Amino acid sequence: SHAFWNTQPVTKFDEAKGKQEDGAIKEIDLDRVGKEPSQMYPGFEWVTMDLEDEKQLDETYELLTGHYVEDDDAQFRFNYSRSFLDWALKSPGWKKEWHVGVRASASGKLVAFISAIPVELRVREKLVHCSEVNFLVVHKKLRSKRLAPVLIKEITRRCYLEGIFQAIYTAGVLIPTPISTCRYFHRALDWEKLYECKFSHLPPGSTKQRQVIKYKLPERTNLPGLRPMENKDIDNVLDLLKRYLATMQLAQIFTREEVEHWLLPSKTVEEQVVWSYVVEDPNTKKITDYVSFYCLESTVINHKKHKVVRAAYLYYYATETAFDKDKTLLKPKLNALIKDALILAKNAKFDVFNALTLLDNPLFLEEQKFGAGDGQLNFYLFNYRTAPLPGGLDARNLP
Ligand code: YNC
Ligand code: MG
Repeated sequence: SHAFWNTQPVTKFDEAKGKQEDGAIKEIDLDRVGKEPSQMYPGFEWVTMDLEDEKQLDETYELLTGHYVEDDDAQFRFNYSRSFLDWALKSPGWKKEWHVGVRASASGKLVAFISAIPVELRVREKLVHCSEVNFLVVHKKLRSKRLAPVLIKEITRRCYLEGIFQAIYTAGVLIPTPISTCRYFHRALDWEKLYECKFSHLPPGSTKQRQVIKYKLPERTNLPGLRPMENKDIDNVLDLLKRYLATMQLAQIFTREEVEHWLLPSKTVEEQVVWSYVVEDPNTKKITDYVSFYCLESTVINHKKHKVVRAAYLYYYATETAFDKDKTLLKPKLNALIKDALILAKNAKFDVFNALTLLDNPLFLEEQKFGAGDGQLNFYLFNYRTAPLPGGLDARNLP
């Protein structure tokens, strides 16, 4: 099996068990990289999408909304908003050539898509110039025709042409070979709605009323000095986040421009994508903590009453407490920070708050009443060999 992936410069399943020397798997000779896209299947053609054109952003949105990732029982499907796609696909350094589509020649209809954006990663001690590949989708009627490998090879070619020879990507499916695997955890904010959508279930021996009470949150946040992040906070957030992410084995290296793009809520956007908060110490005026989440709705497939579940996904956070000599303070501080994030998300009308088992998340998941979901997220590197990174708490390089 894995007729395609076995031909690619990725770690094989059995190699991952042995000793790994960090570095590229294959040197890429630019002279041997094709200057034109490979031949597309008859009746279809390659297109470079212009996502600055509202109409083409719309087409990409419609394709993803109808055909992107579903859960195993086909009850929910990710519904990335147009604003989200605009944010995720036009980050600093983005290239139009990395927004690749396939159209049916006769109708012009968009039937497949794949994208990449540039990112700078640190994998343990080493910096790796990467692309981050995302939003791979093939129309449901064109599945299992080996179109996905053709799209992956085309985005690879376009990355190579820009001098990028490594990539990072995540997927629910298991292919050769994850560098890390995280589990999704969910914290109900509107338990009753989640129950009606069959997202949440009634635990044996409990009642609806008890579940609602279990997940009830106060209306106001608790941390003194907590407020929305503003333009003037960019440098302080960058500094705090840089130091915090330095304690992890795998992290993105952020520039100031990237912090502004990814973390500062845009004032001009139609639908808000990211929510960001800082804690400013009332005495010293220093930014001591940071927390953020983003909005990603899921379509509830074939439901009479509910169209979407509005999910907040925990995004980046950082706290000075992580650098204290006294590590016992980290757990209570993170719990306080995340509890306030839950309250803010609830007040912003989210139905559920999701988090993965990465960063220091295992320190608060249980106490903040997150439950393990059945979804897993595998992290992959393309053309880069490194020993697997343990998930969850162990992912920290504890000093
Ligand atoms: C997947 N998600 O294993 P083998 S995540 C990677 N990521 O190959 P066919 C995948 N590979 O095993 P279908 C994959 N899903 O035989 C399938 N594959 O070697 C592999 N779903 O192709 C699969 N979006 O065309 C197999 O399958 C081969 O028609 C089979 O198409 C797949 O965005 C897909 O889940 C996923 O739209 C497009 O099912 C389709 O089923 C679909 O016969 C719903 O393909 C949406 C969905 C995926 C979300 C994502 C990350 C993608 C990463 C791609 C890899 C990037 C590598 C780095 C390139 C840059 C390099 C540089 C520099
Ligand atoms: Mg196919």
